[in-house]
Amino acid sequence: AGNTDSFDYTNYHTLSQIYSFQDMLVVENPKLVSKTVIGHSVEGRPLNVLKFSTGGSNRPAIWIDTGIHAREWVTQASGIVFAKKILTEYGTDSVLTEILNRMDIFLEMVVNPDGYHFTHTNNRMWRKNRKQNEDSSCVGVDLNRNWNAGFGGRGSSNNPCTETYHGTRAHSEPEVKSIVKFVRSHGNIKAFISIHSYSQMLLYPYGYTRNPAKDQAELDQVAQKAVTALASLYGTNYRYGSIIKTIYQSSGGSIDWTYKKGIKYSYTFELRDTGHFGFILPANQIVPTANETWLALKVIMDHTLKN
Ligand code: ING
Ligand code: ZN
Repeated sequence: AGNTDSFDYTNYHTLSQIYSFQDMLVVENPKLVSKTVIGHSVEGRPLNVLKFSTGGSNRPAIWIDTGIHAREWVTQASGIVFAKKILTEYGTDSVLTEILNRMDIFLEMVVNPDGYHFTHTNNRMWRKNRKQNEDSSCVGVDLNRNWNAGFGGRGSSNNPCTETYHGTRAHSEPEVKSIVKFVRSHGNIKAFISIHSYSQMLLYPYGYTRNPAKDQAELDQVAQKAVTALASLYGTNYRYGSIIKTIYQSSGGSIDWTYKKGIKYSYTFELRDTGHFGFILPANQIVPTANETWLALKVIMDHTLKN
């Protein structure tokens, strides 16, 4: 209950608290933000996307998602901070104001709500969704191996009992299919940014092949600018580069698919830290992590606007 000014940004929240936060934000700022339900999870939970817009119709847009992996709690928590920041910075921060005057921002804070709920109730280290796999007693599909880009290749698994199980076919999972349908029907998304933790990296395609993306030089330059902005706040050091060369080979990932669909500015962040706390990042690092990441996001969004 309450309002988004008194919301506790310095702690982790349950799924229902995050859903209430989204509704409060919409009630408080109906001219700037609205909520769309793009689909439902395996267990029937709504897949909520916040749309930040100052008008127009089908403006060029930025997509940001957090929480595709359940246990990466600092990402969903950062999504909350980003949402609040967009509203406080519109009209006060010149870069964000310019962006929102000409583009829309879509934010899906909890791509994997069933998994996120499960990390609160059963297993803090759960990663996948909660699909009951056929012919297996093991649960879950890795939602970042389920996309139609090198689907089923190296860096994913056909074993339902592993953390990187790719599912029965590309886009088999409703949490993925809903985004695929949204991206296709929107048709004007210019940047697609998917946020994970941890490792402190800013990654661009590809993950499934060592062939460089055709825009590699530009993606690399923008990444360099973005990590420099990020480090300017607290000195947090990020590495950057293609997924396969910087972190590991990985097939069926979201940004490989969006890049192949023509969304040039497709990026993945791996937020704090580098492994000391890993997925169990202390809550007092939520706001600093979100603040520094926001500076990098604005560099990418600003570049997208101007190109
Ligand atoms: N890392 C990502 C993963 O899904 C990644 C790395 C990013 C793979 C983008 C493919 C595409 O394995 C985490 N921490 O989940
Ligand atoms: Zn992840």
